[in-house]
Amino acid sequence: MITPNEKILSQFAFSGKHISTEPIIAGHINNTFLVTYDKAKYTLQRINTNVFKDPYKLMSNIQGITKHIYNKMKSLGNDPERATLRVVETINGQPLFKDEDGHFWRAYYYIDDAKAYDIVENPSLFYEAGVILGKFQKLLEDYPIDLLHETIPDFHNTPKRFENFVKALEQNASRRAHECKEEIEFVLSREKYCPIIVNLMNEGRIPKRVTHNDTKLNNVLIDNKTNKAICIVDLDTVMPGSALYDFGDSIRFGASSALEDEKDLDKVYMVTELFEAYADGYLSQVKSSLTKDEIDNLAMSAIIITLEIGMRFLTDHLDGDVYFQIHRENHNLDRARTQFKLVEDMESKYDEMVEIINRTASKY
Ligand code: GN1
Ligand code: MG
Repeated sequence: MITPNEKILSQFAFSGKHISTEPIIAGHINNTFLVTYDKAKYTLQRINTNVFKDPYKLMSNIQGITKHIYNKMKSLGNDPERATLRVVETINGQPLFKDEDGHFWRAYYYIDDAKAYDIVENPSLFYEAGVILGKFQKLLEDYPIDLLHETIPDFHNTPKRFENFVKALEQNASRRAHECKEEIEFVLSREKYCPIIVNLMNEGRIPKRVTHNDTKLNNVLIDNKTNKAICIVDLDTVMPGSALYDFGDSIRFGASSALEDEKDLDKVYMVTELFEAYADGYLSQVKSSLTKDEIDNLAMSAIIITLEIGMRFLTDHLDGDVYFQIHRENHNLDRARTQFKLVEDMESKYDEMVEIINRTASKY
């Protein structure tokens, strides 16, 4: 891992005396550090430009939406500094610093006394995560969608993800395809799920909204004292998209009984109480903004995105681990397996999930 040196730190408008720089193992894409100064703490990240090809467009999205949320929260009388990430510019007033090796760095004020969970057992915490996604979508409802750049084209184009999977399978760059026949079969037999959301969007039946696109639970900060969710972080993939992918991705990760890379698949299933708690929190905020077609597809969205992410992990395993960072052998395959186990479990619980959504939606 490339750690930020003095020269990099000195480029940012950090205040006080530097005390420490510690890596934070978070996410599979960027490299993240907690940088402590005697006057404040910051999050410093090296942007993975293999994934985010245009870091300036990325930062333009982030600056736009964080300022929007900040101003709105302030006018609503909330503490805006804990309600959104805030960019720390460089000493030259830029949102990014490009180092001598061509790496891009960016910084945020660190939000202290709050935690991002990889797993929850307590439905009320997960309810809070649902509330904050609902609030996030509502706060951005009036954000001019045309200002947003598509940081990763076709990010949640599930049929395209399927095509990419088939290509990776044909190329078999890693020569691993023979070791994961069952997983490959799993994906191929579920192609029917892939076009559902994209078709609804293309037919104009569900609207394009400002969406987060990576709403997993560990991108939600929960206040240590109040146990309330305060904000959603990791804004790299905020783009025009469907609210369904955001709801579904939250369920994929947070309503799971186990971590995303659990090896013991007997431990992996969707916890119905968690699903219900999240749906309740989310719908309490957005029920009135969602269309009927959106509400009718919330349960299905969890299956679709879980299949999509599983497919992406398996694609990367077949490609030879070129996209997601891995920390052990077959890590992407383990991740793909947990996703497929969740898909199977959700399929068996689908009718109950639909019933929960209908019951919950009728409350609001
Ligand atoms: C990646 O940045 P990070 O690690 O939170 C990925 C998401 C996946 C997620 C799976 C830009 O998110 O799409 O859902 O891993 N982000 C990108 O955990 O590809
Ligand atoms: Mg991300």
